Amino acid sequence: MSSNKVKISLAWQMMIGLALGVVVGAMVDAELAKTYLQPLGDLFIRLIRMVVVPLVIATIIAGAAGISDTSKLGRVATKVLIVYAITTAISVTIGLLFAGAIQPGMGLDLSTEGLQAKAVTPPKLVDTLLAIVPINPMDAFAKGNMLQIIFFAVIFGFGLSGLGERGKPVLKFFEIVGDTMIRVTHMVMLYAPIGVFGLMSYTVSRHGLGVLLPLAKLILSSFLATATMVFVILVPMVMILGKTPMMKFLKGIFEPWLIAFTTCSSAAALPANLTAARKLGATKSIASFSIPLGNTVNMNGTAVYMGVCSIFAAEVYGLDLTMADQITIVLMGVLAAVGTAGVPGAGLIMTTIVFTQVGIPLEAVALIAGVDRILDMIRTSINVVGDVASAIVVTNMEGDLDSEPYVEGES
Ligand code: DAS
Repeated sequence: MSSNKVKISLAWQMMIGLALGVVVGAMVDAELAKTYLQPLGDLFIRLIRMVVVPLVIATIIAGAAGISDTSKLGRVATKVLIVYAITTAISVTIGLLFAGAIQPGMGLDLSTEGLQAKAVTPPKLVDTLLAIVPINPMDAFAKGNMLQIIFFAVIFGFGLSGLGERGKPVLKFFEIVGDTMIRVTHMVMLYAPIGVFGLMSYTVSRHGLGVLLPLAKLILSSFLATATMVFVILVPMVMILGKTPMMKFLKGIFEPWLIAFTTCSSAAALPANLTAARKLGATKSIASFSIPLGNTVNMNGTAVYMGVCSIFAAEVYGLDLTMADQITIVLMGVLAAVGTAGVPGAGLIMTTIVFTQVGIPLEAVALIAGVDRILDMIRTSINVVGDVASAIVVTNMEGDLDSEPYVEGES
C-alpha cells in the first residue's frame, strides 16, 4: 500500500475515532469519561504540544535559511507575510460581519448570572506588539511563546541565510532536525485516532449533545463565515493569483484538511500540508519556508473564529461594540491568530487577548468552551487550507509555479 494510501486511511481512521467518540460520549456518564476517556485525549494533546516547538523552530529556520539568495528570501518573505496579513484581517472581518448578521448571542440565557463579569483593563496595544520580541529566546522556547519563537526563528533564519557557505553545516543541522520532527509528527499521528476518540467522547459526555442547541447559532455563524472565507476569498485568490483551477486545489488540500479537521491540530497536518503545497506547484524553497511559518502564523480559520466569538460574547453580555471596538477586534484578532499554536484548543485560550482589549468579560470563554471542539475542527481545517493557498499564490508571483515537480517521497 503506497504511503499516500496509508496516510489517507489514517485520516479516515480519525474520522471513525471522531464518530465513535460522539456515540460513546453520548452513552457514558461524565465521571466514567473523565476517568477513562479524558486521559486518552490529554495524552494526544501532550504529544502534539511536545512536537510543536522543535517542529516549528527547525522548519522555519531551515525554510528561511534554505533560500540562499537573500534578496529572493526578503522578497518571498515580504510577499508571504503580506498575503498572510491581508487574508487574516479579511478573515476576522468576515467573522464580525457574519456574527453581526446572525447575532448568535442575542437573547441567550446561558446562566451568565453565575459568571460575574469582572471589569477588565485592556493592556496597551503597543505593549502587546513589543511583547512579540523575545528578551530571552531560550525562555520563549521553554514557555512555548509561539509569537516570540516565530519572531526569533525567522530572524535567525535570515541571519543564517546571509552566512552563505559558512552557514551550510548549521542549515543542514536544522534541515535534519526539521525532517526528524516531521517523522516524529507522523509517529504521533499513529495515535491520533485514539486521541481524537478520547477528546470527542469526553467533550460530549461532559457537555452533552444538548449544549449544541443554544449555541447552534454560534456554530452556524462560525461555519458560514469560514465557508465564505474559503469560497469567496481563498479559492478565487488561488484561481486568479495562483493560476490553479478550483477542483485541482480542493482535491489537493483534501488530505491535510481532513487531518486538521479530525485532530484540531495544524501541527499534526504540517507534513501533509507540505506535500500538498508541493503537489499543487509550490517550489520546495517557498513551500519549506511558507508552510511551516504559516502553520503557526497564518491561521485564517482562527481569525474568523475570533471575529465570530467577539460578537457572540458581547451580545451575551449586552455590550455594544463601537466601530472603534470592531477595528480593535480586527487588529487583535490578527495578532491572536498569529500567536495561536497549532494544537487543539489553542484558539480558545487566545480569545482572551481579543476580549480583554475590548472589555468583554473573560468568563465568556467558559460559555464557548462547551462547543469549542466543533469550532476548533472548523477553524483548524481552514488554517491549513490558507497556508497552501498562500504558498501557491506567492510561488506564482515569483514566476516559479510548477517549476519543480514534486518527487514522491522527497523530504
Ligand atoms: N487548533 C488550532 C490549530 O491547530 C487552531 C485554534 O485552536 O484556533 O490550528
